[in-house]
Amino acid sequence: MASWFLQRSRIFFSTHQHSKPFFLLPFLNNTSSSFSRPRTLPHKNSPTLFSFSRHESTKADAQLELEHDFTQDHTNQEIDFPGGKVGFTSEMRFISMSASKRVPCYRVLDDNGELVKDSNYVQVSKEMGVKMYSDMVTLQTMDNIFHEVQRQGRISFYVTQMGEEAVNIASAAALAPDDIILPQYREPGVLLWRGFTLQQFVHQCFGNTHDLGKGRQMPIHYGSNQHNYFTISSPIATQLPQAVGAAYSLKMDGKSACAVTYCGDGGTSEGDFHAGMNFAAVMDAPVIFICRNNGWAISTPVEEQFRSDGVVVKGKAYGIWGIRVDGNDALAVYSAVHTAREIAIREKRPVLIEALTYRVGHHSTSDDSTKYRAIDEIEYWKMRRNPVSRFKRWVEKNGWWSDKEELELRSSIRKQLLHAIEVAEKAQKPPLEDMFNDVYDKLPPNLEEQERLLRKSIKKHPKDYPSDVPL
Ligand SMILES: Cc1ncc(C[n+]2csc(CCOP(=O)(O)OP(=O)(O)O)c2C)c(N)n1
Repeated sequence: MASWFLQRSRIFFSTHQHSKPFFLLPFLNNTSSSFSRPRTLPHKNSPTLFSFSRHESTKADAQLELEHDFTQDHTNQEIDFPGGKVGFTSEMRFISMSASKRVPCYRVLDDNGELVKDSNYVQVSKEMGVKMYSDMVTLQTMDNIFHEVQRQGRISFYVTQMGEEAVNIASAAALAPDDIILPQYREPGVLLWRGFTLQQFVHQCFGNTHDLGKGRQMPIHYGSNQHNYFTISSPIATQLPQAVGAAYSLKMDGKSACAVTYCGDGGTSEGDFHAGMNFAAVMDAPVIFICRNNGWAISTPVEEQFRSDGVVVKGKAYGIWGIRVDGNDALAVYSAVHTAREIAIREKRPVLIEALTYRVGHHSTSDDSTKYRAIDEIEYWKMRRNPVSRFKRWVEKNGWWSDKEELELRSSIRKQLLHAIEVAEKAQKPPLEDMFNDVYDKLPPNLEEQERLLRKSIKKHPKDYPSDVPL
């Protein structure tokens, strides 16, 4: 038993000794802002292990510590509890539910696209900067056109990324093609960055025979083996523990790559978020969790989602490195993800990134967000805090971009998309049998029965079924 205790303590200390990688110090040095109260002398009726003196004040406010550095409290006495040595304190003090100051948000570009003085960031080349900006514009254009196409009834559903273009594109830019992506659903920019064509996006939304998913999914549920991008599944946060498994397999195979998974602030309330984070920490899995904290989970505002200081602080509870970043600052997102990738791969550890941003569009085409939030709020984020125009200003200041290039790009993307839509609309729908195949080598009797019943029902009520699906 004693040797088990010792072993656990060693594990505890070896994982904590190296908890500040040298390359992170400039980013993370300012996190220990806690003040320490003058320490009270031990009471003469000092508490024993499981009791305290009845004469001590037990008033709740005296025991609620606003912000306290418990590492300063060690007496000489330390005990090997399971998990490592713990010092004792004679004061009964509850850990505060929040720090007096919120975790600061890392940014590099101000709202005008100017570099913030003394900012610490990873430089991007002209080629990279121009591709980042072009892909943000492409995503914006795609969203505008698809949204209209859905409104015209030509596709059944769509979600836009408006306001979150920087998180999409800059995070993708900081990764390598071998990194495995497990998205939520508001991250098609990552797939765009990796070379999924506009035609492929359109085919998926039209669910035609060229769609890689063979029309089995709702629009926007993209996926591509070729691009290491797992197919989106609608149940929120299921991708998070799966990403840890993928990351662990990369580690086992000795690959120099990580898994990267995305979720929204709403996703953090799912059990899968917590299971995934803990699983990642204890398995030392090279996975980056990117939470797009965009203020809303459909109609639920973040104020009703959690009482913690957002999402980043949850990483600490699980023993995971974390950073809060301005999700509307492409350069900050790029730098944070780039550095997180180094930690994940070199140190074989998970990292949590909370990207503060705002969902400018409706949740989806099934939503009208003006029913639950002020139009002024939306306009403010759309105009004043727009991530695309902010990055554009920086790219222009570098002399990398002109009005002529802007016009040409926007018109070319629009033309390409309209053409892709024409092509996709004319393409055949996948045959009915594709609803049942590809899961089992040989169709099991229950699915055979379902197919038989479906065909019977189509024959009986042909008007209730789409006429363009080959039977
Ligand atoms: C397990 C589960 N519960 C509920 C839903 C319904 N649902 C779809 S999207 C959504 C909101 C998610 O919000 P968030 O994670 O913040 O992402 P955002 O849409 O803001 O990008 C909900 C509740 C779902 N798809 N899956």
